[in-house]
Amino acid sequence: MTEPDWAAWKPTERATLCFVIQDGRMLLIRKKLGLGAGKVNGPGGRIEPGESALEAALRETQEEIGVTPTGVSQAGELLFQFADGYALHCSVFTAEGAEGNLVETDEAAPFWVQTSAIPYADMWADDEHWMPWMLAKRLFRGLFCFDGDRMLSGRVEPL
Ligand code: 6U4
Repeated sequence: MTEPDWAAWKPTERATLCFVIQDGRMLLIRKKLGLGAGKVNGPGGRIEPGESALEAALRETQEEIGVTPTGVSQAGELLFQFADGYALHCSVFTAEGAEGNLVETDEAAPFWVQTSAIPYADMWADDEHWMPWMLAKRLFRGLFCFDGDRMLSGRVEPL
């Protein structure tokens, strides 16, 4: 698979990820369904027609783990080109807190980790490349090529 021309790249679908980061800890999920089932990630999912990325991030977090993120801001964006042709754009948000009761659902099991002990081995391979940017509050763009869940190439640049 050759690298796409990222300047001309168009996604098949758009999705979101939302990371609540509070008191040196981050709220993660073990995802049970969909793309990346079994992996650790942030809550998130596809943007529905008529929805903004922020609205989708809030809705998906509510649906997956029962809480509403507060103090949300943009952290960066991720462009994923898969070898089978699927192309996914992902808007990444951070939140300063969350309101409501944390629950496990059919979609996800939530848990807190120290930001110094993020379980990268259980996550998508790209995450260790851009999460340090997110934690440092440096707006980023990540460009990654995958074959299934194997990362073929990738880079992170300032947004
Ligand atoms: P809905 O709309 O509920 O079906 P969901 O099933 O959660 O959404 P899905 O399966 O389309 O979403 O997967 C999209 C999610 O997967 C997004 O939240 C981003 C995440 N994702 C996909 N590839 C990723 C990757 N390489 N690294 C990463 N997250 C990735 O950190």
